[in-house]
Amino acid sequence: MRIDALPFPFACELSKTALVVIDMQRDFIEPGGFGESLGNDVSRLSAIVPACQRVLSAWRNAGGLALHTREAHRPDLSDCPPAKRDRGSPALRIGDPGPMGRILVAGEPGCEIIEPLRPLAGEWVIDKPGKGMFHATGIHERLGAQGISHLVFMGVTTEVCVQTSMREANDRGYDCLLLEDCTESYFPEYKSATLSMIRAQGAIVGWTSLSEALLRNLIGMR
Ligand code: C5J
Repeated sequence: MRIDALPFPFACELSKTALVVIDMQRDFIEPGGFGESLGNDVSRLSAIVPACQRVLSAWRNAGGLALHTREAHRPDLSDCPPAKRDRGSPALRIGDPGPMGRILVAGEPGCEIIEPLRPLAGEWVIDKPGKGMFHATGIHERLGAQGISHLVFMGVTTEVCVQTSMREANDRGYDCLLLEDCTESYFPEYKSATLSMIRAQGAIVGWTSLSEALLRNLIGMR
């Protein structure tokens, strides 16, 4: 595939590329969840769901590997450093009872991936205790075992878990593409700055493109 992207076309082979869907969890995206309880406008995030669905569906039809991450901690919070839980003394902390169960705790309703993007049996679901997908997950070894060298990213939020995961991936030698209309932030200026940072200096972190550019390549692949 040769995908129209910035700062120049992104070349990859489907068999060596994974689609990574970052943290499309109910607590970040749905009204009545943790994200909204913090005063965020979650409609910004839910607006990308149809574009994400189109890409995920086309990717599956083409036979590509898809993986989904969740920002999720063990119920005993043994994988949540106090620095993460306590910083800024927030009113609601990780592990506290929230509107959709204990906040960012595996197995709680708010921690689940939203229904329209529900993983299929056989797709990888990675619970990550950090912002980045490589921290304490073993994912690099699993991707290596599958011969994956390229990653296509969607998900939320652009400047936190998506950007952190892309930077971690870039340092581990993956070529990374972020789909601009399939990622979002509660803060539009942070999304825009992140897209610029990623593709600056000749793709210093990676590439960005519209999902349409990927879909054009996927149509008719299988
Ligand atoms: C993610 C966050 N998923 N913003 N988490 O970006 O804390």
